[in-house]
Amino acid sequence: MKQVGFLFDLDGVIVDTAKYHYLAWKDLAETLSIPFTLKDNERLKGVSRARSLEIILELGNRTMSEAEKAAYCTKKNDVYLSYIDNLRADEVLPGAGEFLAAAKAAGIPIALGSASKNAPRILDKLGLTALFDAIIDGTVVSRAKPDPEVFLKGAEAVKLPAECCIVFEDSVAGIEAAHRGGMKAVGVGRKEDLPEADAWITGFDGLTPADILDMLK
Ligand code: B16
Ligand code: MG
Repeated sequence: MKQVGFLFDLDGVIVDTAKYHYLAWKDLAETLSIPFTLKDNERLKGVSRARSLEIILELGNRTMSEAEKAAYCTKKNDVYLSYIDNLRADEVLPGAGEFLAAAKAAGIPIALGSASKNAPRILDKLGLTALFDAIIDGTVVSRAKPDPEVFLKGAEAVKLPAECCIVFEDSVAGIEAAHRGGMKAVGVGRKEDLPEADAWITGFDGLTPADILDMLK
């Protein structure tokens, strides 16, 4: 088998933390008297914390100083972490843990490529940290997806050329980031939502690493 590396997004691929981001942003939006719905929350997926707040302020036609924004981001994160601290290992998306373990057993290098600054804490709570050879998260990346930085750093960390890496992503911006980095992208979701992906899966349940390589042939 040709040497490949797997690069995984976190939220929406390994675990559904979007619901906790939603609850924490909703709490903040209420404090600011800005209406914020589950549909609005879709716009925050894969987007950085700072940009997420800006989107919410746009929804409410509001502005605030950079210092206020920083304070509200911290406030939101404190609420978010109160949910993350109660995250259970069984909240890993179906089959994702088994798929990661099978990839590891097959000798496939694995890296995380997430916008979240809380990614290491989340992987720890899920008991998945040991399966990753590298963790590239919001603390080491300066340019958000669709910039390829997060995945290029992932490829570098697992010492593989970009063209040998396969990205697993649930967001349009993430699929674009993979392609801009010269990597193949497996869309975790529906073809109509992620039309640019090279293959699509609805989740990892019942899938093996070899199945993925077959899909991309
Ligand atoms: P944090 P991903 C992203 O994770 C989330 O999808 C996005 O909603 C969130 O704002 C972002 O992480 C930053 O998260 O506030 O924890 O640093 O999809 O890139 O794994
Ligand atoms: Mg995601």
